[in-house]
Amino acid sequence: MNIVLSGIKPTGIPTLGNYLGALKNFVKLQNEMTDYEFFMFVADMHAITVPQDPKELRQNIKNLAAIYLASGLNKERLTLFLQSEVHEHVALGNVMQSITYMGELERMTQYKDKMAKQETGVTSALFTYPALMAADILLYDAKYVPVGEDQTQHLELTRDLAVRFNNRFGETFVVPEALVTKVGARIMDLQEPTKKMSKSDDPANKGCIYLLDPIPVIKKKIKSAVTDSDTKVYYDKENKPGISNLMTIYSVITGLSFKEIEAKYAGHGYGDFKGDLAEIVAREIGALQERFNQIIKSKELDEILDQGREKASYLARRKLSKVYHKMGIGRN
Ligand code: AQP
Repeated sequence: MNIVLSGIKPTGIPTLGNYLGALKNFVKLQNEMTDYEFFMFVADMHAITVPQDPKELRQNIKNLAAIYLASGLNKERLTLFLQSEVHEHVALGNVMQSITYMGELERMTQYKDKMAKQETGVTSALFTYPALMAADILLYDAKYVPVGEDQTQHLELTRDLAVRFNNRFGETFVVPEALVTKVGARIMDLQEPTKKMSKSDDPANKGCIYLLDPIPVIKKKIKSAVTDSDTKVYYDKENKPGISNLMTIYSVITGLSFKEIEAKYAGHGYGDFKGDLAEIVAREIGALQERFNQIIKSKELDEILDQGREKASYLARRKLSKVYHKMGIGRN
């Protein structure tokens, strides 16, 4: 089976960044890669690498599962599951830790960034997170892993670990490849356009668009996005990070290139551009929210997650016993 796999952490309500950099791209890839099965999971074991409120976490898990479906993924070629319900992820994560060097984990920039931000202490789970991520991917012999550019370093480590294991114990894992989203790979905070938009940010942050924000709130956030004192709409990431970020959002949703957007708004000010963008985003997210509201109330969500767990568990069990056998773990 040819598999494309990806996971998202339920660390908050997914943002417009998660949608444009990940979810929308998954849908596009699924439409293009018709020979591939898509394995998508809610990475709840990754979420607990930073402190979570149990009640909120449970709700975020359910919301994220429904958002995957509401994004437009085709259920026929989708295996959707919770990472915590397939216990082999953690077991293989442990195996991966046994072949990962401290120095490799210390070099991970995401860990370094999070460590710098953390106030209440860095957990060992946050440190070993990339070993679990490697397990998530290698368990299913996933061939392609669509990731935002911030995850490419973790994927490189996954590849190294797959090769290392295969060299030590014999051919066991497929070495996966990253499918990095080009435009939309990094949507920035609307108030602080040099900082990535993140779902674990303060929910009151006006620079972050959460996918379940009321539509009028979304429009307001776009219209009050920080720009610059110039008035011309053109792409210049260095000198005009705010407007360039808004153009990226515009481009990913409409499919227009930066040049086409520049031509469309030649002679117009930022007001017209932001007003149009607010409508474009509202339409896209409004449609997603309509689907979400139907799914979250239906029994189908649980049924899909049950089926996903069964299918993923079957493959994961087989792979893990192969790994244990090759390593000499257990009795067989
Ligand atoms: N701002 C972003 N722009 C584009 N893509 C983004 N992604 C995240 N933020 C942006 C992509 O969404 C997926 C989510 O993966 P994740 O939840 O496992 O990790 P993350 O990258 O750490 O996402 P967040 O929202 O920033 O979560 P927190 O706040 O918990 O750290 C990935 O494909 C990611 O590239």
